[in-house]
Amino acid sequence: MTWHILGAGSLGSLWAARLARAGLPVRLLLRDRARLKAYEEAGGLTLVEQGAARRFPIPADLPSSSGPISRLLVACKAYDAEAAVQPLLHRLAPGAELILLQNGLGSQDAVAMRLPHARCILASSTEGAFREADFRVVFAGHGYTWLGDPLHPTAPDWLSDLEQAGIPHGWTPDILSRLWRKLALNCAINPLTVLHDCRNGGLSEHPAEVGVLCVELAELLRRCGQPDAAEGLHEEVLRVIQATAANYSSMYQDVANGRRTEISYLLGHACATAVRHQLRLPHLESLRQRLQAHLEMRGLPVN
Ligand code: NAD
Ligand code: KPL
Repeated sequence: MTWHILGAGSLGSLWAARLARAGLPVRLLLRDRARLKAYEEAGGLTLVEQGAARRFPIPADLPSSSGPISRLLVACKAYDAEAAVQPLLHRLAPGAELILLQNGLGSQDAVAMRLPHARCILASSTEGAFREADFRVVFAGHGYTWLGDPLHPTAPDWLSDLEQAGIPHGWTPDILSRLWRKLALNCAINPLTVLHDCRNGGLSEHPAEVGVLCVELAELLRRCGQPDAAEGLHEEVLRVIQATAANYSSMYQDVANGRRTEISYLLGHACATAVRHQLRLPHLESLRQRLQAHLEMRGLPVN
């Protein structure tokens, strides 16, 4: 069965190249005619791994083309996912499965609401990739991808494709707990790196600020039924700050490069969930307001 990949950016290309390298059928779905033409001129996707580049001439077409889709990897940013899936709805075969690679929470529900008859599998990934140029992606950090379906605990049989492609992964019956935990880590670290203009390690100079955010985030996780995701959160945040001390967080890099952030699906989602649960989290709310003011000052979207 063909792997259709929607979004040939960093993670989408990383998945597409490895699946194609393993001899599995892959097809890219590109945004519009201009991008399809640019892709054809590039002669395929290039993956750079450990300094070595290899090109994969994976076939590509447009979402508006015909032909049924049974398996779709949605690899857009969270803020693009719902709109990107829309033109494909008429192509989804009965029983189609989608794998949603978006970070944070909120976009997955928005996509699933449009697709009551398809299976939506959620993913949470710590792999790292970035675009060196159009259709040229660097595999920057080994990691792991958790997959799961909050509605059906049974693992799909295509996990063997991921095995064959060398994509490190695991199936979990509790993917929401993983996504909430990563969201909390991202909320405790990423906005502060933007506001203090520092690498992750720079946050060791702001222990009180990090600590109080972890207390509020843990309270939120417990209130919304994710006690496991709250367990040891502060300790893990401190560990991640140490382990990634030399790195700039993904949000820091987005802001530094003038790119839209995924704030609405991270800190924004956390604050909106707190409001829904009538939970007052003043430090988290103040962080959201400071981050939004910062984005506005830089001329970037605040959502
Ligand atoms: P990216 O911006 O590199 O790629 C997204 C791609 O989607 C772009 O090529 C864009 O043109 C395409 N796209 C947007 N709208 C589209 C549409 N309507 N039709 C077709 N294509 C469309 O983003 P990314 O870094 O690969 O991130 C994707 C998701 O994965 C994000 O939620 C991100 O947080 C998460 N993530 C990324 C990494 C990483 O290392 N890059 C790691 C973990 C998680
Ligand atoms: O995931 C991250 C990011 O930069 O987005 C880490 C390094 C864990 C910081 O939150």
